[in-house]
Order: sequence, then C-alpha cells, then structure tokens
Amino acid sequence: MDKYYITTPIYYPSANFHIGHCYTTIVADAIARYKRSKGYDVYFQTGTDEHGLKIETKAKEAGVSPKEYVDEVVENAKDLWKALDISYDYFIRTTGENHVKAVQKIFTKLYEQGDIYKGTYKGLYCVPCESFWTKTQLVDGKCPDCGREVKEVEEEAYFLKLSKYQDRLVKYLDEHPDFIEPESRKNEMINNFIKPGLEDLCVSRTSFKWGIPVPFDDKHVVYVWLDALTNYITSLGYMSDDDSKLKKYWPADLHLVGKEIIRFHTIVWPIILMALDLPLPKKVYGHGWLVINGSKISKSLGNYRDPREYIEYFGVDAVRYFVLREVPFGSDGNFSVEALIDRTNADLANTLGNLVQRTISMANKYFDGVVTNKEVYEDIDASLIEKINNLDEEISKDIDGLEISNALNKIFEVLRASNKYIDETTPWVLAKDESSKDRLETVLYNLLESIRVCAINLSFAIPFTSKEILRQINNEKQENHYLKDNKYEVGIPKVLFQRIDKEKFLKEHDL
Ligand code: ME8
Repeated sequence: MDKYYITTPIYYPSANFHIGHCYTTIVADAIARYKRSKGYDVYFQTGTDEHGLKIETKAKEAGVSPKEYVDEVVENAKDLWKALDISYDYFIRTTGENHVKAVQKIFTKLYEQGDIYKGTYKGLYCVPCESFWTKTQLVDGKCPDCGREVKEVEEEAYFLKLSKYQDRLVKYLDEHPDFIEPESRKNEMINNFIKPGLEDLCVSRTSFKWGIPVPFDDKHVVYVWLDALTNYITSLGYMSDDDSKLKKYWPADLHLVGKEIIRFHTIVWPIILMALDLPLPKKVYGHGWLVINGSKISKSLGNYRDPREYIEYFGVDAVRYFVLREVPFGSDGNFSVEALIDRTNADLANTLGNLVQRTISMANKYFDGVVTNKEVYEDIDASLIEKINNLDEEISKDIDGLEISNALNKIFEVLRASNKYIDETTPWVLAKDESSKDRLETVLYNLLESIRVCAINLSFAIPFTSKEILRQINNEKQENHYLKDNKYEVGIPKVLFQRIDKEKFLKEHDL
C-alpha cells in the first residue's frame, strides 16, 4: 500500500486559533481524507510549537507558567479540530518528552559534526521586549514593537552553517522543479534569498528560558525554528529507540504551510535534513492568506472571532466548504460572513440541498421511495451519465495539483446539471401519464445515482453532509461511477442546509 505523509505547520499556542489556522488544517484534512479514500496509508500530522519568548511573555502576563498557558490553548485547539471534523493521525507538541530529547540529540549531532558552531551574535537588542532586531526591521531607528531605543549587543551564540549547503540546495531545487509550489514562491526563494547568499543562522538564545536547553551548554536554549521544524521527524521517532514510523513515512509527501513561513521550510529545513543525511520532503506548498478587508487575519492583530461561532451558526460543513471552495489555493482570499452566507446559500442550500430534497421527495411521492432502473433511456440522459462517470478522474487530477476549489466546482457542475435535468425531464408531467411511469422511474434512478456519486466524491470536503446524504438515499454502494443495477429505498428527506436570510442575519448577529 502506498503511503502518504501530510503535515500542517505546528501553530504557536500563544492565543486561541483563528480561521486562518483552520484554513490550512481543513485543506490538509481534505487531502488526507481524499488520499485515504484512494487506498493510501495516510499519516496526517498537526500540532503545536510551544516554546519561545512570545509564549513566555504571554504566560507571564496571564500569571501562569508557560506550560500551564500552552496546555490550555492546546486543549482549546484540539476541541476546535474536533468541531471541524479534522481527522489527524498525530498531534505533536514540542514540549513532549520525546520531541525534547530528539531535538537535543539533533543539536548535539550537528555540533559534533561541525554543522553547528559557537560564535558571536551581533545585533540590535530591545531590553524591555527581550528582542533582537536587524537594522531594516527598526521603525525610525527604534524597536518596532514598543518604540523604545535599541542597543547594540554582542553575545555568544550557536550558528547553523547554512552557507556550507548553499550550492547543494540550489542544485537540489534545479533537479526537483516540483519541490516548492506555487512556482511564483519558488522564484522568490531562489532570487531573493538563496542567490544573494545564505548567512549562517543563529540557532540558540540566552535571553530567555522557555525553550529546549542546549544539552552541553545550558545557558542556551535552542532557537524555536530549529526546535519546530524538526517536529516533522521527531514525531516519527527519529533519534528514538523506535524509528519504524520514520522508515515507513519519511520523507513527507506534502508540507502545507502559509506563504510567510515557506522560507524556513524551503531553505532552513532542507539544509537541516541534508546535514542529518535524510531525504528531503517531496513538496512544500506555500498557500495564500485569508484576509479581512485586506489585512491578514492574525493573532497579533486580534481581528478575528472564534471559528466555533461560524460552525454554530452555519454548520461545520458550510465552514469547511467555504474555505475549500472560495479561495483558489495559492492566492490570498477575503474572508467575510457575507461571502460565507452567499456561498452556503448558492451552493449548499440551493444546488445541493435542493437536488437531494426534490429527488427524494419525488421518489417517495411517485414510487413510495422504492426506485430501480427501468432503463427507459432518452438522449438527454447520456450527457448526465457521462458527467457522473468522468468525475472521479477529473477530481483526482485537480487534487493531485492541489486545485481543490476546481475539484469542488466540478462536483457542483454535476449537481447543477442534475437540477437542470429535473427541469428538462419534468417528472411532474411524466407522472400524469401512466404510460410514462417507467421513464419517470428511470429519471429518478438517474438522479439518485448522480446524488450518490456526488456524495461519495464530496466526502473528502464535507464528510458529515456526505454521510447524511447517503443515509437519506439509503444506499451503501461505494462504486464511484454510474451503476445500471442499483436499487434504492430512500428515507425521508431532511433539510441539509437552511437558506440564510443574509440581511436579517447580519442585523441580528454581531459577527
Ligand atoms: O508560524 N490565512 O505558527 P503560527 C491563512 N509555529 N493561513 C493562516 C493565516 C491566515 N490569515 N494565519 C495563520 C508558525 N495561518 C510556526 C510554524 S512549522 C514548523 C512552525 C496558518 O501560529 C498558515 O498555515 O504563526 C501559517 O503558515 C500558520 O497558520 C502560521 O501559524
């Protein structure tokens, strides 16, 4: 069985997660579900990146220990993933004992083989903020966070020799044109960061405590990005007694990340792996951001709501469908409750919900719910059946290219075609004429087959609804194409998505 290892970034539990974190996680979940449905042995990992100055500061402000602080956020995050039907196989926490031990061994190994060395860090330091800055990061020569004076400091620190691996990295990127996607981000990495020359990276800190101690020099803690990036292998048992999962799943097939952290994943991470003599992940995809009125939704801007509020009002699958369908993957996209309502109404309530409701109601009304194929075909049937039969292959191409929005659109094209098919075959007219009874049953049979196949194909994106549709049409056939000899005994239709009155909703809710 082929394996498929897919990861999300491990998010900072510095505050509760927002719809931006949900975005990456839902996309990863959809791909993981899709691959599982195609028979892959999938390992889908998410988690939290729990060390660093920011979390130490947040915990201090809250009057609790850093561990207590992150424990609470992590619990909240796991609850959110449950509410969003996220089917992760493993949740890694960087405060976990196995991870901490493995990071210490990695640091020591890199030091012993000369890829990490001790040097002097020269930089600009803001004392109250305990933060280092480069000249270009300063605002009017002052700390960009608090606006106070910064001072030049020198302190001893450990460095990772990025420069040593520069040529190997360039060669690798040349030989693996699909490693970084989308294409535009690859060019940005090569031209703006790699070609001008890589500087060695400072990988330890002495200015705060909340991190993994450098094992042979415990004044220092390991830089949070070195700690974080290695999560993708420590979770599989790298540097532990049992590395069977590493053997099975590494290299990762896809690291899904937001565009702002693609640099770490396509420069620092590959170099760490080269230094450890491990194969590189097959692909790093840097997607765009969800924005609100042009600004990135972010923890530091605080411009967001708890995603559970959207789930509560619109349902988990409306939220999942919206983020998967609305934004072409790779680009930025606007998130708004208005757009969420429009999408839910147009696609889920009108197109999908209506089709299921109308078809099941007619099956009940004209045939007491029992429908078989009477094979009284007419020309109009052929194009619908062809569309149903092409779906599997077309979607598979889209998903392999991470064009999830396109894949969903193709399913909805079949659903729209099915609604049109009802309007064109006019079952209510056929029902008036006893001699058209077999034709009427064939029409309803075709519709039920279309609904069944679409529901199967939708299961990666909106698993709850997909299951609910299959329950309502009461059919367990898994074949992902039109069957000639299926048999239906449908249940009672239940509204899948309530149409939302947008104006009224917005007036009544402060969302
Ligand atoms: O960067 N739109 O954690 P983080 C889309 N711990 N995606 C968004 C988003 C938005 N508005 N906001 C956040 C970190 N994301 C590190 C990662 S990995 C080894 C370490 C998503 O909590 C997106 O995937 O800041 C982004 O890359 C990630 O959350 C950043 O999460």
